[in-house]
Amino acid sequence: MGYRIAVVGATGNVGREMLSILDERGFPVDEIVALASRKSQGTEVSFGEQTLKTKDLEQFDFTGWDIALFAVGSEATKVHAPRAAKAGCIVIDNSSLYRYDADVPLIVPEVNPDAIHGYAKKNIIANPNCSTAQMVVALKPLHDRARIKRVVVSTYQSVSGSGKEAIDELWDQTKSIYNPVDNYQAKVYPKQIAFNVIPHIDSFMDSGDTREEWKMVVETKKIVDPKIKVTATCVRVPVFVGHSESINIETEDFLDEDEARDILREAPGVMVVDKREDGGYITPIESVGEFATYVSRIRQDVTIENGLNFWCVSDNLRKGAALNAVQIAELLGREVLKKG
Ligand code: 2RA
Repeated sequence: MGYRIAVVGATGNVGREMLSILDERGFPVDEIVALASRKSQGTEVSFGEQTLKTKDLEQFDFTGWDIALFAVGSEATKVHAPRAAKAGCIVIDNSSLYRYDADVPLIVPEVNPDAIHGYAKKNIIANPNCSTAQMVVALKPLHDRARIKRVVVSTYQSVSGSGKEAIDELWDQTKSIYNPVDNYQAKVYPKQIAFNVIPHIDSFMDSGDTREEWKMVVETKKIVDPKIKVTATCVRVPVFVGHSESINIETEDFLDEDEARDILREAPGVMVVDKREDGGYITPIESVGEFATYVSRIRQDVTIENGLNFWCVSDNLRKGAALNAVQIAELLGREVLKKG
C-alpha cells in the first residue's frame, strides 16, 4: 500500500523534476495528481511511463491525499499550502515562505532527519534554498567531527535557479551575441548574463547582503547549528543547470585534509571527486541529472589554525529542490506515515 501524492506546480522545472524523481526512486505511489495554475490546466507532464494531464490547483480538494509536494511561488503557496495542510495533506514546500517559521521544520534528510517529527505543528515541512541544501550536506559530517566555527562561501549559481525564463534568456542572449540582428534585450537579469557573471541574486537588504546570501546564513544555522557563523556571496553565472560553491571552513579542532576527504567519502549524499590533476574535480555540467552533492579540491587553508577549503557542486533542480523534497517524503513515509 502506497501514498496519494499531489505535485503542485507540476509544469515548472522543479515540479517536473519531482515527478521524475518520484518515479526514478520508486516512491510508493498509489495515486498521483499533477496540479498547476488554471492557464496551464490540461498540460501533459510525465510520471515515468504515465502521462498526466494537469488539473486546476484552484479547484483541487486535498482531502484524502497524503502528501503534497509544492513547487510554486510564495504567493500561490500562501493560498494553497494552508488549505492542503488543514485538509490533512502534509505539505512539503519548496518556496521560502515557511523556511524561517519556528513552527515549521526545515529539513535536509542527510543532516537533520529527526526534525521531521516537528511537522505536525502546521502539517507543513519546508525545503531549504538550493544553495543551502548542497552546502549543508557537505558541512554536516565535517561539523560532527571537528565542530565548524565559521563558513565563508562564494556561490556560482546556474540560471535555472531563476526559472524557465532565465534559461531562455541565457540561450537567446548568447545567440544574439553571435547574431547581433537578434539584438536580444535582457528581461530577467539587470545586466547581461551571457559570457558574464552577476553578483546579485534575489533582492538587496539594508545590510548590503542579498536575500539569497541571508538565506544561506539563516538556513544553515536552522538546519545544522545556530552557533556556526556564515558569510556568503552569491553570484549568477552563465550555466544552465548546476550550482557550484567555493567553501572555506574554520573548525574548533584541527582537521587534516586527508581525514576530511575520508569523512566526506563516507558521508550520506556526498560523492568525492578529488584528484590533483587535469579534470580531477567536478564541474556543474557533470552534476546535471545526478542525485549526489559532489566535493572536490579539498585542501588545508594554511592562513588560519584550523581551516579547510573545498569545492561543492550539485544539480540545483535535484538536491537543491526536487530531490530533497522527495527525500523528505521518503523520510515521512519511514518515520511517520509508515505505509508502503
Ligand atoms: C536561485 N536559489 O538560484 C535561488 C532560487 N532557486 O535563483
